Amino acid sequence: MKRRNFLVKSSLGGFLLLLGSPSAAAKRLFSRPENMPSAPAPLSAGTPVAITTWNFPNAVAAAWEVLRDGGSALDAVERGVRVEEADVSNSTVGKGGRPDRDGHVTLDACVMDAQGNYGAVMCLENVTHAVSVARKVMEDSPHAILVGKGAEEFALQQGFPPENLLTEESRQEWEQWRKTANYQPEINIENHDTIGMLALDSDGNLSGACTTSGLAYKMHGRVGDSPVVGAGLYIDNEVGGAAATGLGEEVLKVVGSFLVVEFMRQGRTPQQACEEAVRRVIENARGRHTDFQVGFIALNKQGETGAYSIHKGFSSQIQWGDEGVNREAPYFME
Ligand code: SD4
Repeated sequence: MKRRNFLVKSSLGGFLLLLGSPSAAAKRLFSRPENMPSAPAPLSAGTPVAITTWNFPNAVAAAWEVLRDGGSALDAVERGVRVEEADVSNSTVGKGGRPDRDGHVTLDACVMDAQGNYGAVMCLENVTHAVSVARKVMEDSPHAILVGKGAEEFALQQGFPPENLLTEESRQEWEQWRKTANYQPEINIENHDTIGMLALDSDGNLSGACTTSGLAYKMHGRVGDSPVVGAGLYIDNEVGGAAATGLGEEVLKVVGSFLVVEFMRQGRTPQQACEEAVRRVIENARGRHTDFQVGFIALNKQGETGAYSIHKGFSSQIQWGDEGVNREAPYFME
């Protein structure tokens, strides 16, 4: 996967905001970039489909196997994102995820189903499959969210095996970071493999999952957007679903995934909805958007998909048959 730094050192945003009133600047900011590829073609109605953030062919292929066999969208997204949670070479999800600045690997995950049910774990330690714990919270607890020690105790009671999630490689990188980084969390591309997945099954139902170890070397206890309903993930089975990636603090402030779904409810395509939501993030950042990445993916009830990000480099992986495709997402600026 091509890696580039999330920290885009440009003062363009601040410059544009100096040009005039915020609304005039916003109009200039939001003209459609010329480099934007056309939106993906709609799929035929009733075709199951799975889409993820970034380049995760194995994850969507695993989800597809569930969908192909007539399984539910919820089973598909859980099966799909578990592939990345178990993959120690993915350093921002599950086992092998980068630790916080004190050396703890803490995971955030959530699921949302076609009935509007939601479950999440935040700051979970010592359990690889945070997404499955989130599903257990949704289905087998009276609550929607469990955090920290409570989430871990629940997971162990449910039979999840305790595991050390800090791989030797991640530990060595963290040791290196401690020598050089002045205890500052990293907001860069190395944090960019969070997986948000949306699926439409053969019954026409939508579900989604999102799982991450969050920002590398974050403060202990930090929770991003990924496990927060409406921010990192949102599903409305009447309309569509959306998931986010990038700097969670900025996604949270605009309740980004809920916003994407609401734009689709108002009649926008998934592509247009992602673009509008990214614009909202940019507007809300008041010139700071040059310094961070945020991207959204979306899937509507008809199986149409969309993806858009602030900066170049984001992609989505889509699978609606035995073949998967990775599409570079259009973006607002380099
Ligand atoms: C977070 N949104 O914890 C996540 C990070 C991410 O790809 O998406 N990385 O803020």
